[in-house]
Amino acid sequence: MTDSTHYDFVVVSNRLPVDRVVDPDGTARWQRSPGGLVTALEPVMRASQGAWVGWAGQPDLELEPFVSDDAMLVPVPLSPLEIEYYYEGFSNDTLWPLYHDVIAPPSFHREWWEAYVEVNQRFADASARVAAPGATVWVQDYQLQLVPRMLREQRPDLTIGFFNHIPFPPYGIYAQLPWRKQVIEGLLGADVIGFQRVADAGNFSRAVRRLFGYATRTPEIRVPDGLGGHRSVIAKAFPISIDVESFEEIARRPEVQDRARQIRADLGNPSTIMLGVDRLDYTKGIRHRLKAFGEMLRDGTLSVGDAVLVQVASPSRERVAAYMQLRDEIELTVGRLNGTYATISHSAVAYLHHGYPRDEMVALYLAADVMLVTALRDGMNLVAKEYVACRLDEDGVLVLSEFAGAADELKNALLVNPHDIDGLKEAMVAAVRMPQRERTTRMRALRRRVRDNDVARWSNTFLDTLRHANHHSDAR
Ligand code: GDG
Repeated sequence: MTDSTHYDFVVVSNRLPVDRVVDPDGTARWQRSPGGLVTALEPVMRASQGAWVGWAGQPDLELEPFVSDDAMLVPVPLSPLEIEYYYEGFSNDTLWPLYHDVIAPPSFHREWWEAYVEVNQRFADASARVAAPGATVWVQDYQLQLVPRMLREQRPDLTIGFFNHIPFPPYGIYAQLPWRKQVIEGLLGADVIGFQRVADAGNFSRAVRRLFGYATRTPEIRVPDGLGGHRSVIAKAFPISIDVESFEEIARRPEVQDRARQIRADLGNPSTIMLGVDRLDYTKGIRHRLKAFGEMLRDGTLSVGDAVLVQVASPSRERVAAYMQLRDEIELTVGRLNGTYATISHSAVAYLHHGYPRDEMVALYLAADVMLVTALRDGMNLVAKEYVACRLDEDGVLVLSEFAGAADELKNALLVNPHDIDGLKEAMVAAVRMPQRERTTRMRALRRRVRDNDVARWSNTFLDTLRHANHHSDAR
């Protein structure tokens, strides 16, 4: 920290890492949100006494920067219309479906784009104000793709990183975006652009070549600086992970293990508990999973009482039409499955449309014999890694979509194409019937992988690359 208002390390993300909670007596306070990013950056934040720039999660909150834990939090206000246009609109109804292979049709609206530009500028301005000379600024995710360039224009002294948590689509899809050039120009303001998968970094570099013709030599992109020289931008994969130790610590607690046993007993002690944990999102393949499970009940491969599917679908983006429709479809399907196959004493699907505390999630992971991650497209999917991290008993089977970033690392899972319902059913049967020895061998290998690449390694690797990146122009 250079002085009390300027910081050597600044993180910029759409949301601040805290939620505003109001106690029963009416007093409001800030509570740290339990996300992985917060955990990942906590040690870096503490070491550098950094600042975090982001939206506080409620409309029209004009707040002064405040200290929370070891970081200075710098709130960026958003009006209700900006939340609708920039966040629910352009971020979640244009970019999100476009970047996830148009699983749902993206909407393109010019007013949404204008709000996106305006809000990105506000984030860039707020970051420029708090960054010390020569500071490192790390911008997070698809809501803020224009910030790197906006920031560089004001503050060429900064070292700027960007990490994209979601996929970057192939050019044929990306090219649909009416503002495809502006978004890439925005990102190229960074010194290092991080992606989840090697394929995402490749898609990005190809889009740069197609749209701008810049020379690329993996992982480097040479961006002309307008003075006859160029800047080097690194576009590379840095697969994100989880805080393995904190999950292991929870999984070791006797009360959490008791809770896992209780969950099994409450479900009527079935021989197989299958589990899905997702935000209720059309990218997660929840419908495909339900379809496969329903057909297995119909075919008699599984029977109610002997097997149950627990589906936690945590509420998400409830004001976006595609999400309302998805919720209706899923709830109709669950209702049909339970109507057809459940008995008075046993459900086919235990469907839970709530968020749960982390301890309860870990108890569910411990209770689950088979974890179903059937995303149609997913940047990484942390749930897959959390399940593996919790299985200190080296048991349990992970069924994992090859379209989730995690599939690049977790090769010892049962990899599936969720569009292939028969293939998915076969994998689910194989999971249910897998002999103990094979389960242990696979889980051991998976655990090694997740432990070797935990979230601290992710942030350290990214920040090391950023430190070494050459962001100076060189005249030729
Ligand atoms: C994006 C990318 C990428 C869910 N329900 C509850 C709960 N969760 C937690 C999970 C997990 C996290 O939320 C979800 O992370 P995912 O990675 O599965 O998915 P996205 O939210 O779509 O995240 C994704 C990620 O960014 C990181 O880069 O992996 O691909 O889409 O940690 O455990 N946690 C609690 N209660 C719930 O009900 N406590």
